[in-house]
Amino acid sequence: MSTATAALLLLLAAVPAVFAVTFQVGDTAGWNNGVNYTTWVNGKIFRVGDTLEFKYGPSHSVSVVDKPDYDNCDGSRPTQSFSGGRETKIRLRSVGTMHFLCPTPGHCLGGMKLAVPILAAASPMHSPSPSPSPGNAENARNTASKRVMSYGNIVVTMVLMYGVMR
Ligand SMILES: *[C@@H]1O[C@H](CO)[C@@H](O)[C@H](O)[C@H]1NC(C)=O
Ligand SMILES: [Cu+2]
Repeated sequence: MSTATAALLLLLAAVPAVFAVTFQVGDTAGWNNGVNYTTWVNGKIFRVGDTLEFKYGPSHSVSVVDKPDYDNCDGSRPTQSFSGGRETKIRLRSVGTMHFLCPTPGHCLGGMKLAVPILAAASPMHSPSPSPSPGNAENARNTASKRVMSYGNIVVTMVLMYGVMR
């Protein structure tokens, strides 16, 4: 395989990673009581291919629910649920809004509910220029820096792979 071919293959393999972001739900507070997840979502751009990482203690769980159950804090019929773990990673797979709540009694009513609007994956050929509201400039910056970091990862990967192949 020529170096040029190898580089092209690597680039193709790396493209999906360029715009993928892992969001830690609630930032350092994690998935917990006392966090306003509506505020946390505000100003962030979520896309297909991104990942939500829930970090939580044993008193909490993560349930994926539909919108009516989200609205009513009804965790009795989740479409998916995760518990016991110290963290749960959920890949965002389709456009739309995903709804989450903590099924521990009282926790959803206390605010442990999360609605995430998911946009289509960014096209690598048409770089996205998200325009978050000015009040959430800091969130936007965090997201932007993570996207820039994944470019860095790709460069490192390509350099390493090149070294292995030659
Ligand atoms: C969370 O913040 C939003 C505004 O970002 C507000 O409308 C809502 O009432 C807050 N929720 C709680 C439980 O305080
Ligand atoms: Cu909880």
